[in-house]
Amino acid sequence: MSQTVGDFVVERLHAWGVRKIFGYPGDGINGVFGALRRAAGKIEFIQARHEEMAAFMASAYAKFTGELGVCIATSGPGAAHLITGLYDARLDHMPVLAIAGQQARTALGGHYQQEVDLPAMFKDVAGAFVQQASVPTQVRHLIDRAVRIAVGERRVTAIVLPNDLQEMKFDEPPRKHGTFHSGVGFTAPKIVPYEVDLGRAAAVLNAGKKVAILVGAGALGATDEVIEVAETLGAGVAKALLGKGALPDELPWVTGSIGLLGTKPSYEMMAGCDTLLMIGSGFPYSEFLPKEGQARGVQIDLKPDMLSLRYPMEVNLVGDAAETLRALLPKLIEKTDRGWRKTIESNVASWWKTLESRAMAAANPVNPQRVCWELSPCLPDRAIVTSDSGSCANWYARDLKIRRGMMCSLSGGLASMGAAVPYAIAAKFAYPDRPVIALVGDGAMQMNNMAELITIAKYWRQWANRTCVVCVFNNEDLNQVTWEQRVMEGDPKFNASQQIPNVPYHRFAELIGLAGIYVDTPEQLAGAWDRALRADRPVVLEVKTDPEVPPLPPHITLQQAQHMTQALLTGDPREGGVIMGTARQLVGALLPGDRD
Ligand SMILES: Cc1ncc(C[n+]2csc(CCOP(=O)(O)OP(=O)(O)O)c2C)c(N)n1
Ligand SMILES: [Mg+2]
Repeated sequence: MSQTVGDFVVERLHAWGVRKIFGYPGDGINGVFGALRRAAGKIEFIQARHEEMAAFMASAYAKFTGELGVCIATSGPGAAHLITGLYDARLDHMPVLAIAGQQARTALGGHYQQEVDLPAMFKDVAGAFVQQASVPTQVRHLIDRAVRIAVGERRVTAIVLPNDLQEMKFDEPPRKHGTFHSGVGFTAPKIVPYEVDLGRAAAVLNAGKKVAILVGAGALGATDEVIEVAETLGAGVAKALLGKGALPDELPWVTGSIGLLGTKPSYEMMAGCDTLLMIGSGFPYSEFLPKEGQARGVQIDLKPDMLSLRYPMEVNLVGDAAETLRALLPKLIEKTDRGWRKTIESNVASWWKTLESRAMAAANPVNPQRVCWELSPCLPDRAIVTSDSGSCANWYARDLKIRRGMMCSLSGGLASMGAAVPYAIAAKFAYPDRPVIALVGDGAMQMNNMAELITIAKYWRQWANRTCVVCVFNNEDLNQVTWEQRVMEGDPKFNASQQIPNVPYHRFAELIGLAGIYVDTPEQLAGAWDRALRADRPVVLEVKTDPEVPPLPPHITLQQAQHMTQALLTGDPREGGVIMGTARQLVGALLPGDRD
């Protein structure tokens, strides 16, 4: 049989190094699925329950491996389902290629079944490159460009393939006007600023007496370099959410997360520094950075468009984090006055104690902070941890102590619910020998993560390491938003929008062949983590957590506290317990100098 366009697509992706595709089938894309079958294992197809989940998997696969993530879906509804997962990749600068089917070329424009203007639909999320193929000879350069732009520019790209075209005989482009002969291959450049600019950066950093460093996802491959720079400059390092894995939390000068989900020592370091070095981060909340004019700034980022975006930097360096820091290091002068560093270290030490006492505080029935607190010492080496969006992201960000060699991620820029389990599945496919843990709220579980447990049930036997724990925080509430209603809006909890049904997640797991563990007293937690992490199969660890423990930002303002009090006094359904249970943490979170 001669090669079809579908066969060519698969072969070309293979030539580009693609070995895994996440997706869901449909008649609009059957020509490519037939080719995947014919190519017999050259590219592994991983079947999600929903195309959005497949796109999250592609995004997470790119995050965990640094390689291109690929997802595939049928025409119309399948392609539309991809969108949220693709935005997740787009906002976190991940190279992802979406391949979508389309109705036959003869039907297009005919208000045909499942006919959606896919290039228009993908145009924003895959704006770097989106094309619908119209003839076989075009497909070669469409694939080559879509892959090269995705990996070269760290963007999302999309190719739309009408289903009749997928079945056609593939023709190499003829040597003729209006055709071309594209090729496979891309090597990432070494990107380092000019010496003179490194010199300017060093001058700023050497002049500073109180240097604060903020790292993001761009610093994930620069652990040693960040440590050396921080040591030389006597600096502390805060970690944006996506940079959590960049530095181990055991280091006494790592202040942990920053921002709404952040820590007090990060907040204090930014409030007190005279120099800011930002590395590979698009951390969005400027109010957690120094006040304009307070600090001199140096930023390093691969993406020019991310420079001086949140704080006006004096030196804006385009560069790879590790390479740039290595080039910068010989120009840095070791700071002899370690007073600033000592202050940071003592703030960090007392903050860990605060976190411990917060985590161990009694709650009804289980304090959600304690779930993450107790996980830290149980984390196996090389673990990969994912978190969903919701209040558990606060505990993941603050309480969980990451060690060297671990990885962790979540939907950062998009902060979408529903990502933790597909992220965990992608982690398992990226590294089948590593233990994986997903932290998920019950709302996010119900939204779509529950369905992806079925994907885990389908595939877990093929993973060399069977440790895969999905920890569900069952608080029967969309808790993060409940607190936002209280604190940001001053509204009482709106039961109609916030309460969610109680579902026996651990029993659902058992029903589909996974293990289930249920915890409803705090004393059971440590043992439950231990059992879950040693189990011979994936586990759903369901913990009945208290929705009245506030995921408060470290800098909560007096006005927000007043809003909350007002909300509680004007008819919040659980007022009594909330006031008693949280007053102390609330007062402890009020920081001096922020009483607007
Ligand atoms: C797709 C999507 N829809 C809505 C939101 C807004 N949102 C953020 S957190 C949250 C509540 C999550 O509830 P749950 O998963 O139960 O976690 P909890 O906060 O209760 O721990 C909501 C609705 C979002 N981030 N993403
Ligand atoms: Mg919840």
